[in-house]
Amino acid sequence: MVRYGFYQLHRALFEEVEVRLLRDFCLKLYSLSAQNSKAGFLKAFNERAENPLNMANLEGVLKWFWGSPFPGYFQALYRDEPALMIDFLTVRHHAPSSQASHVSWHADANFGGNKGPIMVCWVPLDPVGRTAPGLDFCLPLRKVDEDVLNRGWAEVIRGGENSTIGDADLDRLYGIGNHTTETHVLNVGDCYVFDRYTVHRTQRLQKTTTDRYAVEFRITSKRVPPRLDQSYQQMILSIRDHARNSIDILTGAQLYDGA
Ligand SMILES: O=C(O)CCC(=O)C(=O)O
Ligand SMILES: [Fe+2]
Repeated sequence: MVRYGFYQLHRALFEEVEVRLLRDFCLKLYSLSAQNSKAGFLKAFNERAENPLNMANLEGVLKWFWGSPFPGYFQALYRDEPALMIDFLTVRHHAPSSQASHVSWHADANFGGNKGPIMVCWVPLDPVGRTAPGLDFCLPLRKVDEDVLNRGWAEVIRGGENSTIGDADLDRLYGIGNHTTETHVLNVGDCYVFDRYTVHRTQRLQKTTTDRYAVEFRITSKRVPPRLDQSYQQMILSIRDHARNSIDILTGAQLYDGA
């Protein structure tokens, strides 16, 4: 997997019905969420006993995910068995002409931690790049100093979930003049796949006039899931069990080794 780049997939969603399933999922999560720009699957998952209907709807998305191309990409790029991080399965909405929900430069290692692989699948459900924001990527132009970068990221990650980085940090991590910004127009059905160290932000557009929903699937290793801190004792993963041909959910103690 490239640590600082991204893959752009065209027509990864082939059917209108797949887009509709994911859009319903977004709206469902928003209806359960107090926040208006970002909503997570975890809350719905934790409240499934109180509202089994939520889960019926959301399980459809898990089933879809395991039949999608994403688990196969993870296998190919990381040479490892995929597990979907339920805790970090989120949807995001940017309303026209609002900047409030925009996210500045960061890498998803910020909240995913720096142990164990994480592959991010960023799936927009509206066209992005012209009237609604896609993603800007920050890419190194030449070889980077891995030591500087690793030290830099360790520091950023300590800053926690909401710490984003500024242009000065980009210079510090990659070297002055050693990075560039890349942005693409995506149609519905296209998406990005990238590593947790790939630096990105919400695309800066002068003006946004259309809604944009996106789903973020984050995949880790079933064998070596990230060991986060104590607060993540309950980390929940969805895995595909080939032997039983079922989709299982692992929680808690199996994943946290106290290290
Ligand atoms: O969808 C966006 O605009 C950026 C979201 C993002 O990068 C994140 O949630 O990690
Ligand atoms: Fe991100």
